[in-house]
Amino acid sequence: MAQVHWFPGHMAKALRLIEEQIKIVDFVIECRDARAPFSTRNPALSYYIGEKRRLIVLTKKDLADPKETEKWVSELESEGHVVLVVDVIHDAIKKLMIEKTDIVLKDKRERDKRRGIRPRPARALIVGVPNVGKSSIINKIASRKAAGVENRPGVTQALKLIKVTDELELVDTPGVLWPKFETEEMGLHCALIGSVKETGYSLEYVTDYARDLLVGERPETLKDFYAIQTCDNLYEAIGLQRGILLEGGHVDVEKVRQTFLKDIQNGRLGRITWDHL
Ligand SMILES: Nc1nc2c(ncn2[C@@H]2O[C@H](COP(=O)(O)OP(=O)(O)O)[C@@H](O)[C@H]2O)c(=O)[nH]1
Ligand SMILES: [Mg+2]
Repeated sequence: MAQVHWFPGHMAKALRLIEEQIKIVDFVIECRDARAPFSTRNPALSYYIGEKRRLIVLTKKDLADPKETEKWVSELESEGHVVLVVDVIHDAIKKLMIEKTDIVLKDKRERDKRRGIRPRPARALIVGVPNVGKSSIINKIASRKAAGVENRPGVTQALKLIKVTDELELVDTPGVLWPKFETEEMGLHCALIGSVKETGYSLEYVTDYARDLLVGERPETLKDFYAIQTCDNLYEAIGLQRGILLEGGHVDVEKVRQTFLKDIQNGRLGRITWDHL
């Protein structure tokens, strides 16, 4: 039984907006979480992008397993994508983004030049599922100096452009995609990285899935982090160690699960990539 739900109604509306936003840009910057590069994509995007180029940005590299990230980059590049891997908070996003833009648009710029088309700033739209860092990227790139948010004639309020450099403009509102859970695992992975609202899945189901995996693969990490002797009866052990108890002294398993999930989402149990190639 699928325990993670998604909402076609919301997505349909979001995708209609993206359709409008994409019309005015030269390329799309698709953000995916490096911990789940497959589960945080939406295949409908390809349809809306059409012939336009795309830059895939894998965000939150600081939370993902570096070896797995390397594999993902090779895979995506072998499919012909231009890929950028970042820690949005700490990396020099603006510089990296401009370098990659040059690569993404190289052919187009050369073609324009041959045809005598006067160069104008490239326009890009940032898209991605919730929580992958879209707004963080926009806020960081739109430095105070460059934050001359313009309103172009014929462009609606939702489609303001931010000038990044003389060569690059960004649509100021990101396009929101909804993840498409083609398998149950994809839904679970989105829950484990915090891309699905808490009401969208059962806490029990998600945490048990993660517990089984982590107890199997990283028992020492769990023991060290929670200062427990054994991973048998994990929730019980965490609850007793942390004093997460109900009145009467029993462990509050629900609360332990919440703590466990937050620890996973925030990377406190190490750098974990959920989607494997
Ligand atoms: N550790 C880490 N956190 C990030 C990174 N990028 C964004 N975040 C955090 O992820 C959360 C969601 O980011 P936000 O920009 O609101 O995502 P959006 O929903 O796609 O717009 C925020 O708490 C950010 O601080 C990153 O590369 N590494
Ligand atoms: Mg946002």
